[in-house]
Amino acid sequence: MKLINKPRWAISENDVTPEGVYKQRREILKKLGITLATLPLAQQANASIFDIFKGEKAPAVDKRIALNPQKPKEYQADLALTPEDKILKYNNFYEFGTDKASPAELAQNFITDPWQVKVAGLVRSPVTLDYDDIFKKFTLEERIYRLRCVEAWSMNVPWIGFPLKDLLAMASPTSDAKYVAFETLYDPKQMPGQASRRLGGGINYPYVEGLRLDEAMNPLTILAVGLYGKNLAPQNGAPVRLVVPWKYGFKSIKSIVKISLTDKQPPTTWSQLAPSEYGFYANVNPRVDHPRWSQASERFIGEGSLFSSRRQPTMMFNGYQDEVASLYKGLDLKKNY
Ligand SMILES: Nc1nc2c(c(=O)[nH]1)N[C@H]1C(S)=C(S)[C@@H](COP(=O)(O)O)O[C@H]1N2
Ligand SMILES: [Mo]
Repeated sequence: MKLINKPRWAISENDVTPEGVYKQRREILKKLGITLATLPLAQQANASIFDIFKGEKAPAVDKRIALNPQKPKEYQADLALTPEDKILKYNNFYEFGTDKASPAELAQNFITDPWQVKVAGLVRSPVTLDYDDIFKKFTLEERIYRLRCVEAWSMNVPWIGFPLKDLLAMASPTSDAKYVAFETLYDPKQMPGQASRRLGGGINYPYVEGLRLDEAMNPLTILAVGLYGKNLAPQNGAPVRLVVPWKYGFKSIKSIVKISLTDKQPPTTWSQLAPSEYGFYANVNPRVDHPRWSQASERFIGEGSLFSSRRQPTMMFNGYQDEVASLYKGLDLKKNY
């Protein structure tokens, strides 16, 4: 796999500090008696060296539990990880507000257990997974994937999950099935963005997404149930969300309750909202710009202040060309954006 032999620019001096050292550094500063509580508010708000404390600003109770995934070598990509803290606090989850900090705050009490995921439609054996089934019925793997948001920022995330094809196999799609449709929970009582058009960015909920069946069956496509060794926090799409690493992040739908096999291309939230800006395919492509900005490069979210994050070139299919290019042979990727 291409994942192991990363290009030189996939890592820079800014990013080589691994998560462990990041934690150690915080420990050292703590020992020196510099804790967030002792800092004046003005300094806390200042994007300075004290950014290192940002994660401790809203000390939410970490309710996540450790998982014990397999770690297949081919998916332990040698990439500088985005610090856990940033993956937990810089989110897109419009059901909990449109700014990046809102989901971590507003989703804290989101109830993800009990939970049910239903697989239905053009299948021989409809499946219902309960909360425990999500963690117990499949072989969980840790997979380090690049995540590229359509907004031109990116992260490297150590997901825990299982191939979507393992679940689809359980349901046994009929020969008419050509697409897979996904749906997020609809619960305006719990999701303030669903209760208010302003908070929810004008989206018609529930959030829906879709893949062609061959994309859904690709071994890279996973349902994620955790990251950084633990189950997912609500803001990352607990208890189960899709991860399609060669597509823009909005395809990776969160907090899924329904998966339907269909014979027609299903509607997708972002292409319904702005069809000229977001398509069904949404394959990461540095040569096809968004109408309002370039997709040639991206801001990688690594260590340090969000403002100092470095730009790096965006890769075709987000670096997964070897694994997925064959899916799109003969398809005009400019038209099918
Ligand atoms: N239901 C739902 N799923 C969603 C979104 C959302 O707003 N609602 N945002 C998407 C976008 S734009 C991105 S970039 C990723 C972000 O995932 P993360 O917050 O775990 O990094 O989730 C995707 N899945
Ligand atoms: Mo995104």
